[in-house]
Amino acid sequence: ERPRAWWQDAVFYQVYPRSFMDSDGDGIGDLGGILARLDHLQDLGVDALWLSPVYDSPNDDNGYDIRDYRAVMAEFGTMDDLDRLVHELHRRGMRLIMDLVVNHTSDEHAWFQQALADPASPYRDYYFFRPGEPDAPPNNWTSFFSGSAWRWFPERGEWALHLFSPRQMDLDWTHPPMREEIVEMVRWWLEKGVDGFRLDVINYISKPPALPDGDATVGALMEYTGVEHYFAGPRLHEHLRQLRAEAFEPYAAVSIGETPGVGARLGRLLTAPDRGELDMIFGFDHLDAPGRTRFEDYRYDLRHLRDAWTDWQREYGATCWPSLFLENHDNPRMISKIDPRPEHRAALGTLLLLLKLTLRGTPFLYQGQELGLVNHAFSSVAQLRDVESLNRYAALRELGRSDAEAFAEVLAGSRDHARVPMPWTSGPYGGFTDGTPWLMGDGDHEKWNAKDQAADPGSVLRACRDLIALRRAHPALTRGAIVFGPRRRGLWLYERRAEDETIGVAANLTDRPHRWRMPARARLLYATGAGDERRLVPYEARVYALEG
Ligand code: TEU
Repeated sequence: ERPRAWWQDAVFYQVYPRSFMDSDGDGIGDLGGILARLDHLQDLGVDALWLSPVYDSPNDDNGYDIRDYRAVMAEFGTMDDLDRLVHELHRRGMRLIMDLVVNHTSDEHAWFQQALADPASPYRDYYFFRPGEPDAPPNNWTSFFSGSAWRWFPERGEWALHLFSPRQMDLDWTHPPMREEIVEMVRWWLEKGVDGFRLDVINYISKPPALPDGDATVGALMEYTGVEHYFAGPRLHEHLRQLRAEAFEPYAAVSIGETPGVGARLGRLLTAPDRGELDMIFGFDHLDAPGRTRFEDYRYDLRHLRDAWTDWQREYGATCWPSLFLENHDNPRMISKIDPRPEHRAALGTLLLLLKLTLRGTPFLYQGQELGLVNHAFSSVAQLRDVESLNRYAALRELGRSDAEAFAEVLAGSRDHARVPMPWTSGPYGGFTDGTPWLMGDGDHEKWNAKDQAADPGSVLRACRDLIALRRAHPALTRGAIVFGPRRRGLWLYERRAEDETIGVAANLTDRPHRWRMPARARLLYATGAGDERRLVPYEARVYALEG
C-alpha cells in the first residue's frame, strides 16, 4: 500500500491554453488569460491544473510539436507569465502539472534541424533516420494523422519517422544522450516549482529497433498500421524507470502517463507503486463503445462506461490508483455522444460530473465540462483547425469520398468540438477575446456560459461546485473502498466505504425512468433530480450516507 499522496485527494482541471482566455486581443488564449480566470477555478474548488503544452512551437499540432522545451510560445506570453502562474497557483494552495511531449519534437527543433543539416551530427541518433528510395518507406506504419508514418527528405536521401503529423518527428529513446537531455529538461522545469507532468503518448516511446511491418489486419482493426509494435514497446518500463528515478522521484513530482491502447492489466504494470514507473495513466478504451471509434456518429450508451470502469476499478484493486476522465482536448463532448437532445443536456452533464466525483480515483475535469458544453454545429471543413481533422478529410477525399461524406465522418470525431474557446459570458465570442477567435463556435455561448450559470442555482456549474464540495466533505469519497452493486438494467449502483462512513450512489444511466428506492437507513446527501422516492428519472443520480 503506497503512502497517501496529494494527487489522490485532488480534483484536476485540464486547461487547453489556446482556448481558455485571451488577454491580449489576438484571438488566441494565453497565460495572462489563465491568470485572469483563476477565481473561476478556485470557486469551482479544483486543486490542480494540467496545462496542455505552452512551449515554443510552430503550432502544427497546437503545441504538441515542441520547438524549444525551455521557452514559452510567443502567442501564449513569456516565461515570466508562466513563473507568475506557478507562483499564483501555489499562493492559492493549488498545483500545476505541465504537458511533457517527449515521444517527438517539432521538425523545427534545433536537434532535428542540426541532424538534417549535418550527416555527421550527433543529433541524427536522436531520431529515426533511415536511408531509402523515395517510393519505398522503411515499413508500412501509418500516422495517426493519416498517410504514411515516414517523411522523405530528398536532400538527404532519407526517411524520418513521425507517428503523428509530418512535422512531429519521433525521438529514438534507445539513444542514451537523448534520454539524458530529456531528464535534464524535466529537472529544469521541476526546479521552477512545477508539481509534475502529464506525459504525452508516453507508452509509444519504445519502438522495436528492427521497426518491423505492422500486421495489416491489426491496421484495419485499429485504424493504424504498426501500433501493435510500439503501443507497449520492448524497453518502455526501463525508460519509465529512468525518468522516474532521475527526474520525478527527487522532486516528488506526480507523473501521469497518457497511454492510448493500454488496458487495466498493463495499467497495473505501469502504475503499481512497487514498479517505480508512473503514478497514474489515462486509458481510453472507455471513451468509445466496443468496436466503435470517435469518427462514427453513434449514441454512446453509458452502460458501457459502467462496465468498462467497474472492470477497471476491480482490476486495479486497492493497489493502483485510477484516473477518472471523460473528455479532453482530443475527444468530442461526451453529452453529445450520449444524448444530444437539449432537454437532457443539464441532467446528463451533471450526471457525468457526479460519477467522476464519487468513483474511486482522481477526477480530471476538462475545461467546459463544468458548464455542460456540447459539440459545435460546424457546417464545413473550412471551419475546422485540427490537423488530425484536416488530414483525415483530405485522405477521405483522396479515397473518393464526397465532401459531405468526408466531412460527416470528420465532424463526428473532430477534436475541434472540445477546442472552441471557453464561453465566459453571453457577449461576443463568449467574452473569450476582444479580437476574433482562432476557432469559431456556433453561438452556444449565448445561453451556456460561466457568468449566467454562476447566477443560476440549477446550473451545471453550481452542481459541479457542490459536487466537488461534497467530495471534499466526505473522506469516504476520496479514500473509501469501492463496492459495486448488481448491474441492474440501466442503473449504476456503488458504495464508497470508509471506517466511519459509507456513501452510496445510485445513477440512472438511461433516458427512461427506473424504479429505485433509497435504502432504509439512508440520509440523502445530493440529488440531481426531483427526488421521487420510488424511481430515478432519466440521467438522475442520488448520493446518500448510510449510518454506521
Ligand atoms: O494524443 C495522442 C492520442 O490520443 C492519439 O494517439 C489518439 O489515440 C489518436 O488520435 C487516435 O484517436 C496526444 C495529444 O493529446 C494530442 O493532442 C496530440 O495530437 C498527440 O498526442 C500527438 O502529440
